Amino acid sequence: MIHIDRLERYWLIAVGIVFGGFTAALLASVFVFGIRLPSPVGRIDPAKIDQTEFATPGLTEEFDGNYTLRIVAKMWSYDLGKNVEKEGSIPVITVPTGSKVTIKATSKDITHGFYLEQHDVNVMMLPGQISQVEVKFDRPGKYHIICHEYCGPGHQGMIAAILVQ
Ligand SMILES: [Cu+2]
Repeated sequence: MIHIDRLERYWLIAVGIVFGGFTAALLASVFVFGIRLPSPVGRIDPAKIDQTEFATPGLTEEFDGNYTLRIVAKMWSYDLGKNVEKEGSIPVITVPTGSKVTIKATSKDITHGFYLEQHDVNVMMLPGQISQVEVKFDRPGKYHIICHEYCGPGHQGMIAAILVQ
């Protein structure tokens, strides 16, 4: 039998408890709370973006209360479609309270970010990659979309908003 010092044994037990706790939290987040990491759902040629579903970005109602919002990021703005309202230079998309929106996002040029205020949305927008995330808008309010990947001199002005009412 190997001799393990008393203090060493305590540390081994402590490490076991911490490791077990982390493993339990990880498994619970996946199987109990259904948390999934945002993953790319497709690839496109960023040079031929006009021949893809992103040729006409913006909000489309798929069926009752279910929408798809296609967003194209470029230096240094978010393209939310032609008919979008603007507040100054900030495009604002309006959705009814309670709607479920599938956001599909990509970039035309370089890496941008997509962070949605007060919602569990934080994805990267990469040229050639389609990022997808589903959001349920239960609370009325105005939520800003902010670029969180430094993308050049106009980065701080890369803002859009979703108005839920
Ligand atoms: Cu940026």
